[in-house]
Amino acid sequence: MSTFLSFPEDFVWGVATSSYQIEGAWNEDGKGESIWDRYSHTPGKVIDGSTGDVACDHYHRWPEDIALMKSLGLEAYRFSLSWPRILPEGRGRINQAGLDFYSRLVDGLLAAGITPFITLYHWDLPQALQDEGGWPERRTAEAFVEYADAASRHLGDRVKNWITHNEPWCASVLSYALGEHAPGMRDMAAAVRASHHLLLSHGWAVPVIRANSPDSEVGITLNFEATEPASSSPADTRRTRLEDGTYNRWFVSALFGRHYPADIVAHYEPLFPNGMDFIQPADFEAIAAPTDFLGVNYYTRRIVRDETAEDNAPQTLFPDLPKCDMHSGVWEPVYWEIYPQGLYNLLNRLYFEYGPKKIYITENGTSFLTGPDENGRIRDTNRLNYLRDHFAAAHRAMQNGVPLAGYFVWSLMDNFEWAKGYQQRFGIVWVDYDTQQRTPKESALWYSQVIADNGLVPAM
Ligand code: IFM
Repeated sequence: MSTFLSFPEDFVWGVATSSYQIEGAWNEDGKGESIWDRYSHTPGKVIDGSTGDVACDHYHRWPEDIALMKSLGLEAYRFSLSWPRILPEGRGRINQAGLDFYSRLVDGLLAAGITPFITLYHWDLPQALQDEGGWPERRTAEAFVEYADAASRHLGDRVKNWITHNEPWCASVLSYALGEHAPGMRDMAAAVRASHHLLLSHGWAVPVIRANSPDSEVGITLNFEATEPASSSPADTRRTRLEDGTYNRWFVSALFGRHYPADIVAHYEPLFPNGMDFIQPADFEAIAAPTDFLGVNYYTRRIVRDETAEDNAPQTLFPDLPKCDMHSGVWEPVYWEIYPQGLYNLLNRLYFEYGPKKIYITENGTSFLTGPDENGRIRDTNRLNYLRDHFAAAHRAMQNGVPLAGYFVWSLMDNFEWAKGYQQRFGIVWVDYDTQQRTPKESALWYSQVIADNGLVPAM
């Protein structure tokens, strides 16, 4: 018989969403245009031609969504603010209606006994700032601080958990080098500059948020992939180290006071024939501003093979794992493997190598398209199993001393999955986009029980 896995009494169970993925109301009440409005309105960018214009219509349906969260017993809700809703031009003029919307949302959450966790930047940069060059430019980092100041001044009396950025790798490399996310550029040097300014803006914003909301906790969320070599060949091993460096180490290393990793600086240097002069001496101290927690987003692993190498060994080290419906790449999909052990490994690595004071899993979840059966029930056993096995992996890491304080399932409800439009479904709640009806899936009902029991029975 399996043992019941109980979690600490103060463990926080929540769900996560982001503004562009659920709000809709893209041009209402004085909101400015974001890079995602511009990008999704450009034909050929989003796989199904869809946009976030309406999305889950959360902007109008937030009371219903809060009631839904309450009915599931959720303790915390991680959501992001839309920067151009608050500062339509990115800096300067404040749109009071935008702040008021979030103020009402926060009050509604608190009245329902749900703790708000705010993410300031989940990718919807004001288009006006992109028109000036966007994240590759240092002044975008300066504008971010102005935005962080406005948001925390207005909401900081009630919101005590702040996340500056969500997944700076995506906001830099995926957006400025791989062209898959807004603004859709393909320029690696611009992406490296963007990554630096994202981190810098985080570091500059931390003391501002603390000053506006003195007893709050502030952190940043990074996305990590478990990178593992396809074979034991030196080429695959080298390549894996490189991918781990650009994807994982670049960000976490600078944030924890170790500057950028020397091997990755050497890798990027040829992109900058005149030197990496966008990095100024005081920047590293700013980036390493002490934080209260590290937010970890984890979904899958990446098997790395160096296709170009001659000493590449054919054997594979790892058997194939089951996959979900989500994939990397828009047009040439690589499906995501389900690998709970990777979460266990990652939590240990992060804690024992970098020593964050505490960790939240700010996103973990999976996309399966399972829809309603003839009785209207959504039997997403695949998602339930995914969550169960990842919760158990997190629990095991906690037994080693990893200070995991909470877990946010991605996502509360099906939503706009960026360049994949509405063709992915990460929600524990089903959204019928024609009627905007929300229906909790079996995984949501199961999760609700996990929260009530503050623990779970793992798989046999
Ligand atoms: O939907 C995204 C989210 O916006 C950021 N993290 C990964 C999720 C699933 O792809």
